[in-house]
Amino acid sequence: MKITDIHITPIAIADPPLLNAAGLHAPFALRIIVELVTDSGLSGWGEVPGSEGTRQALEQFRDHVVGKDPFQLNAIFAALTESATGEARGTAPWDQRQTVHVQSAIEVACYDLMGKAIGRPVVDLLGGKARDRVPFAAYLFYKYEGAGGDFGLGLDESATGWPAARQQAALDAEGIVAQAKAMVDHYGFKSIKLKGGVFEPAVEVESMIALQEAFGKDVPLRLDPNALWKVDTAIEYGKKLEGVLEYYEDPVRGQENMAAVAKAVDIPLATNMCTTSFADLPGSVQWQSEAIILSDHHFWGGFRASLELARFCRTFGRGLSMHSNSHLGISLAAMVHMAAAVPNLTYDLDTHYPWQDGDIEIVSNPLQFVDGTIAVSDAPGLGVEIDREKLAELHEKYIACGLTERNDEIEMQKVQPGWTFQPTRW
Ligand code: GKR
Ligand code: MG
Repeated sequence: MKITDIHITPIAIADPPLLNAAGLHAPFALRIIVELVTDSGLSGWGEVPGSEGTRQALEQFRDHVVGKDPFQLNAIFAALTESATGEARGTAPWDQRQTVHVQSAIEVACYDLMGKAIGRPVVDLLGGKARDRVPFAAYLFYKYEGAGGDFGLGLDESATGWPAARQQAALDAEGIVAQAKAMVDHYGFKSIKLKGGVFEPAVEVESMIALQEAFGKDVPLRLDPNALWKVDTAIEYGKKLEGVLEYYEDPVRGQENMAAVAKAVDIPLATNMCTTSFADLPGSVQWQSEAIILSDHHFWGGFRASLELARFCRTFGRGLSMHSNSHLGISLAAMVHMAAAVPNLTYDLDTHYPWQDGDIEIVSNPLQFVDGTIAVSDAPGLGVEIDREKLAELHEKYIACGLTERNDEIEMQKVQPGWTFQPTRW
């Protein structure tokens, strides 16, 4: 089997006005969909966060992919090593490196092809199922009213339940508890995460305490200020969150600062910001910067790298879960296969999917949440079927929206003129 072509399609997907440490989500999020076509008539699919830089990097990688056998991953990636690029993840909550995203998009699409070629699900190529269902957590956001503007989710006055809550504002503890109840009722999630770094720490701590009062002590809770707090602040408020949080996600920036908070506060620390690459692992061991690593095949460079990370976690006593960004069903399917294959997955996974779930999906057989979990597909490859018309429609939206990079600061300035992102705010 040989790869004969690669199609790289940037798309824009409807996204509600969610607040975070970097500002505000635009009415659409950007993704790139990669299709590898083979001489045997198969298509393999990958999905990664969208940016013009990543699109160009994928284009430049075309010649390393076309003509190759998708089973020969070492040959495909021989020219692509993270160390050769010296890229940094940046200070934003999301990872801005291109090389790892290129690797992830191509590798996932190759696994989809391998699975389709031999008639086995991707999970079987990663060692087989360690679990039949993968558990996810509710992912809450402070947000303004709205649900993705004119780009797909619109405002539906007749909506009820979660579709109604998805468009409502949530700007305080009461709003967050209402959002949590609607999301948990709809999807059955058993753990809850709040995206912090938006308001003064005291406000966010109040939301977490309100969530515990509403859901009880048995529902695991997490708060993620995306590294915006100073060490002293994180310790002061961390102490108020002892007995409330299951884990404290990236309260501060950098491994050394995380280690200082970890020593002072009796809550496990988790990260998708300070330990995000293999080059960071020696520092993780030296500093003991976190107890839990939130893996992500999009920025660790694919499935094989994620399995290597899982081995590190097992060896060095780290818990393991998964991070997410706004995404569609190809990424969700990849996350489910990946998570199903990792024996030491110790926490319910993040997913932004409820914020996108609905009529914007390019997968015509989307995965369904039951009791907060998704069943691992037995269909060949990733098990997703792509609706090509929808894909073309979302590409048109990408062109129409004119955005080529995620920039939450510019979006925030539209509602709060003069607002600027500060890597450390409180
Ligand atoms: O979607 O606004 C967001 C999040 O802040 C996201 O970009 C982060 O990468 O979810 C992420 C996280 O856990 O840090
Ligand atoms: Mg995080």
